[in-house]
Amino acid sequence: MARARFLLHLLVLSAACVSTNAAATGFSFSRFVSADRGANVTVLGDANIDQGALQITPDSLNDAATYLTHKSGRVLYATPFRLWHREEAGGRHGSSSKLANTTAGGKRVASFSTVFTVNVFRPNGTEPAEGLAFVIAPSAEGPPAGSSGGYLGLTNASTDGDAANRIVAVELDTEKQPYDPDANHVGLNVHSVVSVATASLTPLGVQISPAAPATKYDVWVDYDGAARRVAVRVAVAGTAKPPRPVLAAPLDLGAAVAEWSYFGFAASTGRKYQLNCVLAWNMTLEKLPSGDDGGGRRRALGLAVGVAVGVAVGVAAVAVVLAYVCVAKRRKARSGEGSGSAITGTMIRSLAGGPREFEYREIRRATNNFDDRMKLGQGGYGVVYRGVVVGDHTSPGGVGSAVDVAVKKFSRASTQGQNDFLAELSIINRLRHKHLVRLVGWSHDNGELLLVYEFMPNGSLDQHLFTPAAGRQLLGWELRYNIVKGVASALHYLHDEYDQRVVHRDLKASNIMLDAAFSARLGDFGLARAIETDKTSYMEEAGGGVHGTVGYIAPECFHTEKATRESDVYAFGAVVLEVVCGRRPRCDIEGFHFLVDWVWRLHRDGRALEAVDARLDGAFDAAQAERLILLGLACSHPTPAERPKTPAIQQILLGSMPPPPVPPFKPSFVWPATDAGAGLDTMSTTAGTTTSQLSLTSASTWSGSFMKGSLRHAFEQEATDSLA
Ligand SMILES: *[C@@H]1O[C@H](CO)[C@@H](O)[C@H](O)[C@H]1NC(C)=O
Ligand SMILES: *[C@@H]1O[C@H](CO)[C@@H](O)[C@H](O)[C@H]1NC(C)=O
Ligand SMILES: *[C@@H]1O[C@H](CO)[C@@H](O)[C@H](O)[C@H]1NC(C)=O
Ligand SMILES: *[C@@H]1O[C@H](CO)[C@@H](O)[C@H](O)[C@H]1NC(C)=O
Ligand SMILES: CC(=O)N[C@H]1CO[C@H](CO)[C@@H](O)[C@@H]1O
Repeated sequence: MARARFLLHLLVLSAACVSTNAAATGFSFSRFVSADRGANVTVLGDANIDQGALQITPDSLNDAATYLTHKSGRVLYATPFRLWHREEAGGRHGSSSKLANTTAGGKRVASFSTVFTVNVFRPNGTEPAEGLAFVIAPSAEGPPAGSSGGYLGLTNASTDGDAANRIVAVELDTEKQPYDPDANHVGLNVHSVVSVATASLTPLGVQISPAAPATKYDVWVDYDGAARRVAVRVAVAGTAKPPRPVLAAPLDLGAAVAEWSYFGFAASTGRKYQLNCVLAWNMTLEKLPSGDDGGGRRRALGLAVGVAVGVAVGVAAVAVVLAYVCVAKRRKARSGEGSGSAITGTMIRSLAGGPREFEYREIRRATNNFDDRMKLGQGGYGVVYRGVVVGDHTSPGGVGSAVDVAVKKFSRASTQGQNDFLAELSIINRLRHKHLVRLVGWSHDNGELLLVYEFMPNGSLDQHLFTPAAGRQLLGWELRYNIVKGVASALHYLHDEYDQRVVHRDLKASNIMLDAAFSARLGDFGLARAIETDKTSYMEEAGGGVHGTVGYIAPECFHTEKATRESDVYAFGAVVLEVVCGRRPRCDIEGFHFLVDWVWRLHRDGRALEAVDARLDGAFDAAQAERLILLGLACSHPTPAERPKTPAIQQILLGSMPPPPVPPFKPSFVWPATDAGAGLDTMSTTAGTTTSQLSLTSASTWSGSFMKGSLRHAFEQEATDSLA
C-alpha cells in the first residue's frame, strides 16, 4: 500500500516538472539604529537597540544585580519568511532532480545563508553567562516568562522540549549546564535548550566571551533545504569565511518550524551576565513560490491524483523502476551500518526532542525484572507493566526524580513488524499536547521492543464508565464534560494543528486515559497496530479488544479499509455518546443493538435527555447534555462529509457555536458516497501527507483481518438496523 502511494506521489511530482526559479530575498544591516525598531526589527523582552548594535540583553552601567542579571530578550526581523511549503501537483516549481528530497515529508524547504557579527562582552573582572542564539521562531512573541538563565530566551522550564515551540536555534553558549560539553560551545537547538548537536569552540581558538581583549566574531549559518542540512562557521570578524564548518548536522526545517517563521536573535543572562550584542546581520533566503494554499490546492491535488490513477496502469512499469532506484538510494543514504533496525534506531536517536532511549536493564530494574505484581494489563502484543524510572532533564520533576511509567513490552513473536513500527515512532515522538499521553522513551535492545509511557493513575475512561470498581466514584457530569473537551482538543491537534496531520485510527474509551486530575489523555496512536493485529489496548481486560472496537468504526471504513479524519470523528461521536449515556457503543437496549440508534430514536421522539446516564440521578447540566447528544449524533452521521470537523466541535463544546442540526431519522449509509471528495480525506490527503511508510495515516496496517470477518457482518447488521 505504502509503496503504491509512493508511486502515485512520484507520478504526481514528475508530472509537475518545470525548471526551478531560484529567486532570493534577504536583507543587510551593517549597523542597527533606533529607527530600525518597529520598522524592520521587532525588539522584545529585555532587548534594546543601543550603540549601533542590537543589545539582546541589556547593556547598562547601572547596578548589575538589578539591570543585567536574570534577563532575557529577543530581536526578530519584522516580517516572517516562508521556510517551506507542501510540494503538490500542478505546481510551477520543483524539479525531477529534487524528487528524492521533496518526497521525504512532501515539502520543499527553503535554503538560506546568514552571517552576523557578535560581540559577547564580559565586563572586566566578571565571568560570562548564559548565551546568545540565532533563532527561527513561529511568531513575533517575546521571550517566554522564565526564559532567563539557561533557557537563552528560547524556552522555559515548562515549555522546553515541547515540539509546539517550533523553535530552532544556533546557540553560542558561555555557561556549562549538565547537558553541555563546556562553557564555550556552539549548539543546534530544536525546541529545546538541550542541543541536538554541539561543538566546542575552544579547539578553534575561539573564545566567545574572552576576558580581554573583547573580540568580535562573524558567525555563518548556512542551511541547505534540499539536503536538509545546516552548517555553522565562526571566525574573528573581518577574516575570511572558514572552509570547514565547526558544526554540521542534519536538520529538517520542514518538520521543525512553522511554514512562515521569523529570524532573529535571543539571549539570556543568569546569576552571571554578559552583554549580548549583534553588530551587523546579512541574510539571503531562497524565495519559495507563494501560490494559493489550502482548500483549492488540496482539491486540485485530489484531482491530479485521480488522473494519475487513471494513467497509472500504463506508466506503472516505468514508475516501479524509478521507485526502486529511489528507495534503494534512500536506503543507502540512510544506512552506513548494519541492519534495518539499527538504521531505524539511529534515525530515532538523532531526532530532536524525542523520547529518550533506555537501556534494557534500566527498564528491567524499573519493573522489578518484569514482576507479575507490576502487571497492568495484557494483550496479544505482550504485557504492560507499571514501573518507576529515574527522571532526566525532560521530566517534570527534573533530573534524578522518580517518574511513574507504564511499560509496554512486546512479545518476541512479533518482531518482524518492528522496523515499520520504529519508523512510525519517529512521527509519534514529536507529538506533544497536554491531552496526549506522553511517550517517555523506548528501548530496543536484543530485538526486544519496550515502550515507556507516562503512567496514568486513573486508568482508562471505560473503567470508570462501565465497570466502576469497588470504592470507585461514579464520574460526575463536570468531569465527563471536561473529558470530552480534552479529547476534542487532542483530536484537533492531531488533525489540524500538527503539521503532519495525524489520524488516530483507534479512538475509543479504553484508549482515553485519565490523569490524576481526571483530565483526558489520548493514548495508543495505533502504535501497536504496526506490530500485531490484536486490537487490545493495554488497559483493557484481555479479550475485550476486538469486541470493544465495534461501534467505533465508521461505516465507510468497511469499504475503504482506510482511516481518515472523518472516521476519527465518527469514533469521537461514539465516545461522546458513551460518556453521556454510560453505555458501550455496542449494547442491546430497547430492541436496538447500537447505542447510537437508541439515542437517535430518543432524539426523534424529543426525549433525548432520557439517554443521559441514569446513575447520575439527574445531576447534570441539561443544556450541556443536549449539546453533547446532538454533537454525538452529528459525528455519527453515516456520510463522512456530513460529520463536523474538529474546529467546529471545539466551538460547540465551548458553547460558542450551536450544535449542528440533526435530522430526526438517522440517514442511511450510501456507498460509494455520491459526493466523494467534498473536503474529504480521500486520496488527496493520503497522497499529500503519507509519502512513505513512516506516516501514521498509512492505511497499510489498518485493514487487519478483523475487517473481513465477523465484524463486517456485525456492521452490515448495524446498517440494516438503522434502515428499520
Ligand atoms: C530598516 O529601517 C530603517 C528605518 O526605516 C531604514 O533606514 C533601514 O534602511 C532599514 N534597513 C534594512 C536592512 O531594511
Ligand atoms: C580590569 O581589572 C583589573 C584588576 O581586576 C585591572 O588591573 C585592569 O586595569 C582592569 N582593566 C580595565 C580595562 O579596566
Ligand atoms: C513558560 O512560558 C509559557 C508560555 O509563554 C507560560 O505560559 C508559562 O507560564 C511559562 N512557565 C514558566 C515556568 O515560567
Ligand atoms: C554583509 O553585506 C554587506 C553588503 O552586502 C557586505 O559589505 C558585508 O561584507 C557583508 N558582511 C559579511 C560579514 O559578509
Ligand atoms: C537532488 C538533491 O538535492 N539531493 C539531495 C537529497 O538529500 C540528500 C541527503 O538527504 C543529499 O545527499 C542529496 O544530494
